[in-house]
Amino acid sequence: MIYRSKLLRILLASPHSDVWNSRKHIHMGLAYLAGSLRAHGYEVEIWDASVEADIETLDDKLARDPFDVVGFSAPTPLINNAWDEAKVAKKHGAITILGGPHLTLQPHESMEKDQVDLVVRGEAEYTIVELLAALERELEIARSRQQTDSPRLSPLETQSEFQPVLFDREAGWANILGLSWRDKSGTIRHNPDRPLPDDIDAIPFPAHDLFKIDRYTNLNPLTDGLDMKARSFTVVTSRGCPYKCTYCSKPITGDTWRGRSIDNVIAEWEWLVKDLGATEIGITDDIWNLDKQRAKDLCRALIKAELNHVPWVTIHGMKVNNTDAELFQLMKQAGCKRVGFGVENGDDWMLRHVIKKGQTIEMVENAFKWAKAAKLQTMGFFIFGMPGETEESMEKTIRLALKLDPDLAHFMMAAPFPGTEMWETLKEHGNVFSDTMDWSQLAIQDNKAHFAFTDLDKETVERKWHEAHRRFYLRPRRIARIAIRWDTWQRFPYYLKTAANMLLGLGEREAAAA
Ligand code: B12
Ligand code: SF4
Repeated sequence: MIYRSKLLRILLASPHSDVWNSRKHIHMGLAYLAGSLRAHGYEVEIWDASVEADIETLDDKLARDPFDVVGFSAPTPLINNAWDEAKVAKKHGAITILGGPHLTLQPHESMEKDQVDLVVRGEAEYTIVELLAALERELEIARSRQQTDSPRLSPLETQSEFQPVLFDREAGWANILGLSWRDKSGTIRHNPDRPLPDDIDAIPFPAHDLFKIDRYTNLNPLTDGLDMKARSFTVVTSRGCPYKCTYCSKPITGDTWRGRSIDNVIAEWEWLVKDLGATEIGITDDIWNLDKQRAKDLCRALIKAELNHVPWVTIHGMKVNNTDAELFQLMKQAGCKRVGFGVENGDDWMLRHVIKKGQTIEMVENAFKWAKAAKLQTMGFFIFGMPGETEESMEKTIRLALKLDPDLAHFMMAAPFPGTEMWETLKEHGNVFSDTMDWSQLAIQDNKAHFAFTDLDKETVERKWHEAHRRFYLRPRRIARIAIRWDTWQRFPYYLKTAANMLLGLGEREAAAA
């Protein structure tokens, strides 16, 4: 059923972020929602604080250009910012909706905030459209009762600005799966979860064209030859991951995996390259190579469609399992420039019993060997300070990083998120949860260890983390390699600041040294 509205204007927003984040990527969750809304006739815009706030604040934007509905997306560390910005939207008379990973984990907490009218849990392309239809019905009901013919949302604005909107059951709110709302008595209602859609091809393409793409950065800290000013878009070729790494927060997709058809991915890729002028593309799936044959087929299709002249990267890495030499050769021919792998730890026992990564060091070494043989740039992600970690296992991680010698090593300290096995372990045995802790402290890439665990204190984790940067990046061969790169000199002040923090522990962390 197609719902059409000439009335409702919707702004989808990513809130201001205080967490470490050197890259500015377009927000695919908002892009997908905007694509669906647009396909159903709604007028929608995207506002991403990371690229807009320094030009115009949300407050100023809404004062100049009011919206009926403002939806915010929030991962756990950004939830405080989402609450703050929901107050701003409410001040300007908008209905506020919150969605995204943290809301799926803890919907009730946000529903208890007066500035939050609705919370959406899980994947939301269908929920948001049903929700707006309910809002239109609600307006009809309110208007008929108040006998007003105002075209805007005024019937719902009769309550004061920081009171939550109470919705009329008659408008059908109780039937919308995945929605949390308040009924007329003020009772918070959590409707049943919405099953994840099986057919991702049926979801309209993300609204890539709504982003001010020139304000975003390239997709990762640079390695040789990638354009610093690239027009960088991202593509989600599949959703979910069936692995169960103990630190990984997967509130939206759980342990499922759903791949798009190759034709559908190629059609979007073609749009990006031919119409939107993409000069860099990032695959941002959790695990795009779960089905190795499909991964190879995608590479072959990119070659066939002559899309392989635009470089692409696997932003968050790919799984070392499900790879072989042929896959990397095909990726290279298909235009892939750089590939990342979640290595996490250099100790097989840690990988197997603590991280439960479903991979061995031998698999890691093979994947790096094959990727390098295909002349792909490589990137490795390593985690320090998981529960059960020892100084010895962290030493093994540093040694493995040195041995693998990726173009870029990304060392992180473990961050617990609710819903993960690590969170449960720490709740039982660790000391992360102080009375003063708030969600923003759970950011992943901070330069502070988040917790001590049994005999392992925070200082040891932080010392080994700094040591990893020094031993990896201050090798003469590595320094020489960085020094001869043209982009190093273009971005010298930035690198200096980053190095001061990561190598010496001074100041704020900005990015992994490239
Ligand atoms: C790409 C990515 C990034 C990119 C881009 C981030 C961005 N702004 O989208 C970068 C590298 C910048 C990034 C940074 C961070 N990320 Co990140 N990221 C991802 C990744 C790998 C994919 C996200 C994606 O594109 N998903 C596909 C889209 C379609 O799904 P979606 O975004 O979830 O959106 C759907 C629903 O959530 C919902 N929805 C989302 N927003 C809204 C809003 C409204 C109003 C509604 C109604 C619904 C709704 O509807 C969408 C469509 O179905 C996920 C892992 C994952 N699979 O989710 C991690 C993930 C989201 N990131 C995570 C984290 C922690 C971060 C950081 C906080 C890291 C840090 N520095 O500490 C920062 C936060 C930066 C920021 N400003 O948001 C965690 C969040 C965990 C949690 N419990 O919150 C995840 C789940 C990774 C993990 N497994 O731990 N990230
Ligand atoms: S870390 Fe990667 S492989 Fe592990 S569960 Fe998360 S997405 Fe899957």
